[in-house]
Amino acid sequence: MFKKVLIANRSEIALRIIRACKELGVATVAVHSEADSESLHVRFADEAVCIGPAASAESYLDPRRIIAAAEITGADAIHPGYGFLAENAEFAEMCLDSGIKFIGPTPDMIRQMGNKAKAKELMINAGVPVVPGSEGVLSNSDEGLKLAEEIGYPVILKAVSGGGGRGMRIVNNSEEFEMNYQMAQAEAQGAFGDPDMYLEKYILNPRHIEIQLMADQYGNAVYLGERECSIQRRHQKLLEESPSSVVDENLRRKMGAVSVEGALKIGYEGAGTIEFLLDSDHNFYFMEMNTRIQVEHPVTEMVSNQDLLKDQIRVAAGEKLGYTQENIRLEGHAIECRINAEDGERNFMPSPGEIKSFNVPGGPGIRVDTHAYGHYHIPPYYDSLVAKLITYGKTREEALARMNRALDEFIIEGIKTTIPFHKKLIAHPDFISGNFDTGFLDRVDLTK
Ligand code: MV4
Repeated sequence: MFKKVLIANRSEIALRIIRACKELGVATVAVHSEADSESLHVRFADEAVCIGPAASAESYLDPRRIIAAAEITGADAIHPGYGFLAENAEFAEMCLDSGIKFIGPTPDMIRQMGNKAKAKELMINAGVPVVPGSEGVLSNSDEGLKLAEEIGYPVILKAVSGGGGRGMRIVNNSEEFEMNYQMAQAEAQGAFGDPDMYLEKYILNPRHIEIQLMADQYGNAVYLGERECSIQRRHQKLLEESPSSVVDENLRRKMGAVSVEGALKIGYEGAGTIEFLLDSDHNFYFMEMNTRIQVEHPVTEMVSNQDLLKDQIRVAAGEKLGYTQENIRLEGHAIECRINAEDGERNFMPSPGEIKSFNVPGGPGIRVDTHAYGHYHIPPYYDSLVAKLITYGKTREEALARMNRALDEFIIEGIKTTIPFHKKLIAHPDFISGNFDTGFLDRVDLTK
């Protein structure tokens, strides 16, 4: 096992990693910007290093500062959390070159999955179903147009270096193909410095279902069920749950089995997630693979009774997984609401500032992952997640009832949060009945 892990992140996920390390008997090093001196991850880690000013580019996103902090403190591993450097292949490479274990898959794996056309090719070869479309990158718009005519409209153009909804364009007919292709390319070049595009059949109103994987370095891998992530706004997830009300045991076994086979075929190691689109006929298609621990991992922890962070750290240290698929029993239902410092009534405008009072809900079936506390100042420089409120129940109904009362108990004064939004969301008849897809929040107006 590692002796000392440096956490290259902030906020609730930094705390979550520290908690896992403490339970494993591993020492921890926090890094923080000048804006985060009062953050809880600094307090709870065994050591802390200030790595620079508030701007992420000069602190949490600067590989050299992070590696230097690890070398100075003698950390033998770095956990990147999510966001920041978590899926940066160059950073993972720098860790490797410095003799520090990057807690995640190899730099090559991260690089390949970062190229969405390459990722798709790998998955096709590993027997994972994908959306019909181009075989890799389009050479030019004519090739795309020809393929679109064959597949049939609508189609979607995606940036090879995109992901998470950036650099995409839906094309409804041949007349608008050329213009959309040019605009998508220009956008991709500007955002990612890479104009390469690929094309897919556009699936109308899909669900976003993802499979959680855990793999060790010895060819053992398991899936830990799915997460339903269709409740999102502008590609920002707001609520996740497990299981999904549209995934039955048969579909779960199928999606899980192809995901595990896919991961084993490509030699994946660590925690990973395969994102699928699920159409209205329950066909599923590979979309992207995330090579990090994700924000919404707690709902999987609740229903699988596994500690994903500890497992991720253990397998990174070279331990065997220690359990098989047969040992995994998925039980009950978990829901996570992302409590952001945003004004749900004002277009989710950021609302940083001092939290005047903070009361965390409790009682049966409640978990709160947060770095916030009374009189904590939410800095304006980073993402707006204040807390993850996770509820667990024997059934979805019980988890929802607990979420409803937990949202009432959660008092955050001084800033605007998404708590009022979530109260309305979980009261919506279509949410309650499970009748929703990725277009749900575009169609309903919950601000009323
Ligand atoms: C799609 C799609 C429909 N058809 N691809 C959005 C995020 C990026 N990872 C891919 N995305 C989509 N790809 C095909 N072929 C619809 C989306 C999509 C979406 C996917 C997941 C969650 C929310 C979404 C919202 C709008 C569009």
